[in-house]
Amino acid sequence: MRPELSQLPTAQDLSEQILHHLTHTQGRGPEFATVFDWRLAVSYTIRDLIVTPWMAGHRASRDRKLKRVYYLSMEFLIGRILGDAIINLGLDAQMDQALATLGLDRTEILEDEPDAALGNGGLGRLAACFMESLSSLGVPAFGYGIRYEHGLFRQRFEGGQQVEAPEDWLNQPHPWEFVRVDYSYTVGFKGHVETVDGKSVWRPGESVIARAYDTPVIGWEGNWANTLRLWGAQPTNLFDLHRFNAGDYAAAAEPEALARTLSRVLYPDDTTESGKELRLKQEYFLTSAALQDIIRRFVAEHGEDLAHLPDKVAIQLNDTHPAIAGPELIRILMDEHGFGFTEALGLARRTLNYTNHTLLPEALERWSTWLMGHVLPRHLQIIEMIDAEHRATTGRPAHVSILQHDQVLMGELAFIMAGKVNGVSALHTDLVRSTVFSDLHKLHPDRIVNETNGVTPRRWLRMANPPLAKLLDQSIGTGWTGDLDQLKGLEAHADDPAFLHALRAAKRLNKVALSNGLLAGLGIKADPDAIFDVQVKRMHEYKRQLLNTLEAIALWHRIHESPNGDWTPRLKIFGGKAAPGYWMAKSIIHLINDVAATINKDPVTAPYLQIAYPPNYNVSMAEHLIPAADLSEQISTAGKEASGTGNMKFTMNGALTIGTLDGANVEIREQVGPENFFLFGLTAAEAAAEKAKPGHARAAIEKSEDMKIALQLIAEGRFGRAEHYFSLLDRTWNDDPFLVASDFASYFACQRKVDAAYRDARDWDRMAALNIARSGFFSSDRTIRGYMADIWKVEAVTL
Ligand code: 26M
Repeated sequence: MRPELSQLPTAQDLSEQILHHLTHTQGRGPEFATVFDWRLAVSYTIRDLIVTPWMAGHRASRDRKLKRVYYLSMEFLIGRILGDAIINLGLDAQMDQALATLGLDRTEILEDEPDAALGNGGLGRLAACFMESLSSLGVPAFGYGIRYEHGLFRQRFEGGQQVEAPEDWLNQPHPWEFVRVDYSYTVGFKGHVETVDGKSVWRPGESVIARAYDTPVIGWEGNWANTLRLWGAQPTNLFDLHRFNAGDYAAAAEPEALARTLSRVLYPDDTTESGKELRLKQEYFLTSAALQDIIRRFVAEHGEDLAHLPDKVAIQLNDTHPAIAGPELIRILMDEHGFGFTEALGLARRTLNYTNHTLLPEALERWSTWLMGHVLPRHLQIIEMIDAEHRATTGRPAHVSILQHDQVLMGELAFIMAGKVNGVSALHTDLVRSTVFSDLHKLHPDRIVNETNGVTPRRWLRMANPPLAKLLDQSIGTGWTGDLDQLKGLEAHADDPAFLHALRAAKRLNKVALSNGLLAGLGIKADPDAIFDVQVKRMHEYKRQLLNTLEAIALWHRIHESPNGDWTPRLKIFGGKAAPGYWMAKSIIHLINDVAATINKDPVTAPYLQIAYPPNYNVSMAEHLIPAADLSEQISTAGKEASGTGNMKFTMNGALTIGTLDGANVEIREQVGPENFFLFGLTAAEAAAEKAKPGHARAAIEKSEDMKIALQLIAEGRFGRAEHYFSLLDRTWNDDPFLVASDFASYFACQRKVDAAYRDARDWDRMAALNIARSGFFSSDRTIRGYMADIWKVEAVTL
C-alpha cells in the first residue's frame, strides 16, 4: 500500500487543479475549452503528482550512491500515458468523480491523447513494460532512446492494400516531457583519427547536438518514478549566415535540416534493412549521448576514477541496435581517460549486457566495414582491436570473427563485449546457445542466460480490462496488481459457477464494447456470442497470418458445403502493419482484406464466419482488442518467434491460446497446463527437419484437401484478381519457407477442437479462469527481478 495514502488528492482537489491548469497553463476558460485543452489540464494535474516522487527518487539515488540500470533502446513503444499514470497513482475513482463534476467524458479525454508509437512491435513494447516495472519495483533506472518526431507510420487500406502515411504525434504540445536544455552533448561523425603523443585522437568531420527530453515513468502505487530520457538532434550551428546574407535562404537552413534528420523518423522495419547510413548514425547518436550522460553522472556522484564504473552502472543493450556502445565505451576510457586497452575492455565488459531478440538470419545486424570506417573511423579501429584480443585470448580460429566478408557482425560484437547475453524465453535461449552463438557459447559457457519476457499487469490488465480487474478485486483482493502471483488464488474459484458466470459476463462486456465501438465503425455487425478469434502483431511470414487466412477460407468452403451444419460462430480479427518494403507481408494484408470483403457479404456463411481487419493497429487498439478476445492466435513456425509478449497479455485477460511450441508459448502451456491450451504443429526440431525435405510444401498440400481447396479458390480469383496472388501462391506451393502447408492440417483440426470446446461454456470458462490464475509468471516484475539478480546485480530501493 502507498504509505502516504492520506495525502492522495480528493476528487475535489483534482477538479480544482484541473480548472487551475486549464486557466493558468492552457490559458482557456471552461466555456471555451476544447477536449484537447481539458486533456492537457488533466495531464498537468496528474503530472504534478508524479513530480514529487520522481525528484525524491533522484535525490535518494544520488545521496545513497546507488547503482543504476541504464536501458539503451532504439525503441520505446509506450502508447498513451495519462490513463496509465492515473491507475498507477491509484486515482481512478477520484478522477472519474472529478471529471463527472466538470461534465467531462473520461473516455473522450483519455482517447484524445496520441499514441507515442516510438517503436515497431515487441522489442519496443518490451522496453516500455520494463520501464514501468523498474519504477514499480523501485529500481533506480534510466531508459535512453531517441525522441523521434515521427513514430511508426499510420496505416490505412486502399482497395485492401496497405498505404502508409507519416505519423505526427509531436504536432501538438506534449505535456509529459521536460526539455533539459542544460543536458546537451555533442555527437561526432566521420572525420579521421590522428596520433598525438602516441595516443589516438578522433577528429570528427561532422557533429550534432543531442538534447535531453525527460519523461517520468511512474510505478505502481506512485512511490517511485524513473526517467525515460529521449534524445532530440539539434544542429551545432543554426544556419549558414554567409549563405543567408547572399540570399540563398533554402541553402542557409540546410545544416539545421540535416542535423534534425537524425531524430526525424523511426525506421519502420522490424528486421534489418540493408545497412543505411542514417540508421547507423541514429544508433551512434543514441549510444554516444547516453554514454556521455552516464559518465557525467558517474563522475558527479563518484569522482573521476572510472575504474569503479561497473560497481555503479549496469547497461542493458536492447538487441544489437546500440551495440556500438562497446567500442564507444572503450574509446572514451582509452582516448579520453587514459586507460590501457585491456583494462578498458575489461571495464566495458563488466558494465555492458546484451539481449538478443531474434534468430532470423536476415534480422541480424551487419554493417559494411567501409560504412563503419567512414562514419565511425575510430570505432572501426577499436572493433579490430577487440576482435584481435578475443581471438588471441580464446584461440578462436581466424575464420570466425567479428569481421567477416568485409562486414562488422553486430551480434558477435555485442556478445564479445557483454558480461551477460540473454535470450527472451527458455526455448529461444536454448536456440541462442545451440545455433547463432554456438561457437561463442562454447568459448564462454556461463555468459548466456535466460530471462523470459513479461508484460506489465497494470496497463495490460488493470487499465485495459476494468470488468475483469473488478472481478479479480472482488474475488481475491487487490494485491494481484503489484504481485501477479496472487492470481493463483483464483484456482479456488475455477469450479464455482457464480464466479465463472461473472467471468463470462466480464468478457462479454468487453466484446460488446468492441462490437459497438471499433467493429461497428468498420461496418461489421459482430455477434458477441461468437468466438472472438484474434491475431494481432506485426505482419511477417514467420508469424503465419497466411495460415490463419487459409483456415478461414477452408472453413468458409466447408460451411458452404453443409450450410445447415452445427457451426460455431466465429469472428476472426486481424491487426498489424507490414514494413513498407516487405512485399510478401503486404500481399498477405491484401489477401486478408480481399477474403474479408468476400466472406463478410456472403449471406450463407454470415451467421458463422466474419473477418475484421481494423487498420492502424497500435498499443491503444491492443488495449481494446486483447480484453475482448476468446482465442489468442500464436501460430508462428516453431523456432522463429523469440518469445512473443502479446501471447502473455491474452492469457492474463482470459483468452485461450491456439499455438505452436514456439517462444514463450512453451512456458505459457507449461504454466496453464496442457489441457488448457490448444497445441498444434511441428516442434522446432521437426520444423527444421521438415524444411530440409525437398518438395515439403507440395507434399503437404497434396495431403490436405482443405488446404488445396483454399489455394484453389484464391487462384480462381474468388477473392479479387488472381494475378495479385500469383507470387504468394507460387511461394506457398514451391518454397513455403515457414511451413504453412506442413502445419495446415494440424491447425485446421485444432481449430475444430476449439469450436467444440467453445460450445461447452462451463468448461471453456473454467479453462479461461485457469489461464488467468496461472498467468502470474508473465508479469514483467518477475522478468525484471530476474535481470536484477542474474545480470545487473542491483537492488531495489527500500523507502
Ligand atoms: C534493425 C535495423 C534497422 C531497422 C530496424 C531494425 C529492427 C527494429 C526492431 C530490428 C528488429 C526489431 O525488433 C525485433 C523484435 O521486435 N523482436 C521481438 O522482440 C520481442 C521482445 O523480446 C519478442 O517477444 C518477439 O518474439 C521478437 O520477435
